[in-house]
Amino acid sequence: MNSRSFRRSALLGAGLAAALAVGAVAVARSDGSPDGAPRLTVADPYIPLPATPGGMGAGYLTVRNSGGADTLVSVSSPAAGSVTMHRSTDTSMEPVGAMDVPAGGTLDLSRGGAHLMIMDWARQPVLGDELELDLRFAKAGTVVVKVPVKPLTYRPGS
Ligand SMILES: [Cu+2]
Repeated sequence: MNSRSFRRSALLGAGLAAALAVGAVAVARSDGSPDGAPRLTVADPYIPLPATPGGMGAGYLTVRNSGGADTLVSVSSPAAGSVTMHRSTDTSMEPVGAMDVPAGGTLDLSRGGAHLMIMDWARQPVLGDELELDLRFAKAGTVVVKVPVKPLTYRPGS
């Protein structure tokens, strides 16, 4: 990496509004201005233990937005080499490049619907792990969420 690109990425990193929360909820910073800045919280994140040890996993969570519209543009994790956004169709699923977070609404990633696909684990996940997911939003910046690994059949609220 040359010094020019390093400077650019360092500036980018400094500009990202990152919030770190240990537990179930992360809050994205917002200036609360009336210009429609998104105000995001992440609820009920979990990763079911992969059916095949160390195999492909899924990630589920709900993004709640009490502000203006935003877009989830990418997700990554230090715990895995690949995190992609998928939507489910009637018969299958397909990757998507971005997901809308409506103004005053929610983006719901849940079983049978939109979800995250996680591959290339740094190490095989086990029950009780808390794995970091870094959610990158177009406006709100990066939201860092600690996501518990739950039993394969877990559902939020159970
Ligand atoms: Cu998928």
